[in-house]
Amino acid sequence: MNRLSYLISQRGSALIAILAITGFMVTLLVEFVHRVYISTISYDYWSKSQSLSFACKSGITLSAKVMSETGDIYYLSPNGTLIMPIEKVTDSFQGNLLISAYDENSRFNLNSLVYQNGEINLISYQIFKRLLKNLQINEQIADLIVDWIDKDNIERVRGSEEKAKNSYLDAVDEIYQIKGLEFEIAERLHDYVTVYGYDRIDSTIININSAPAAVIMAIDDRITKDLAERIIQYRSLEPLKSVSDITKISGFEGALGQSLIGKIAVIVRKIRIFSTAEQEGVKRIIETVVELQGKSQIVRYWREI
Ligand SMILES: [Ca+2]
Repeated sequence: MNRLSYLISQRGSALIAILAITGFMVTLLVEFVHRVYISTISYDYWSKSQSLSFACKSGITLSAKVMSETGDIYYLSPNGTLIMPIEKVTDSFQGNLLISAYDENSRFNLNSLVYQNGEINLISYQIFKRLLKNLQINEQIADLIVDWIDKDNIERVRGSEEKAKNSYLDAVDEIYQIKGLEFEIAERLHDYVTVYGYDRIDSTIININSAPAAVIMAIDDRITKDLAERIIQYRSLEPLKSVSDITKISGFEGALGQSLIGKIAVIVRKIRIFSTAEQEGVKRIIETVVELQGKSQIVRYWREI
């Protein structure tokens, strides 16, 4: 190797070394900038999320307070659902807040299928089978759910006791875990069922002021679609103020109306509230079930998404 090529190779190595160091530094720098950027985004996201969470909670507190101070609530709206945007829930919150709510007891109580002594409630079982029929769902689903809840391990449907809970449902979303109950069926059923009994865990009572036609028709096999529509029509003008008001509705003046008196309610007790806050593309939802007891409220369920 001559001197020239030696120098070139020396300079070359030095240059390569310099390039390598620079490259390493650039990598470090890029990583550093990236980390700072990410943590700024995370902080920003976290801080927004905290503010949204607070707005959601304020929305729940506000709506539950208003509901319990209103006195007897016959329904949240004639169709059973309340949807209400709230402006300026707190001074600092600039985003959107939406409250939606429905009466849990406008739906069929799955826990009513089994009495607290473990026996099946045949009246409730028949109501549920009629509801399934009205929703065009296989009636055998009733047996799957009975087995899931009842304490014994005697199968009503093959395999239905396998890993069954053998106890009351605590949340309606538990229907997605029931063996043999397909997801698509559970989805359809979800909007028509509750796990909160009106006065007891196994109560079959349904609030006639907010129940949909499919649920009203299920209460008694003599209630046709036309008769259910008459109830909906009546309450759209004015809610029933007492259970005996059912006998004022055409078609319910006689034995049918009388027989419904112990099976229905007209006052809202358990409300599911969704509070959705959104700001600059970030969203937060709080879902809760609140029981109104006079002027106070008891939280039965709470989930933050
Ligand atoms: Ca069982």
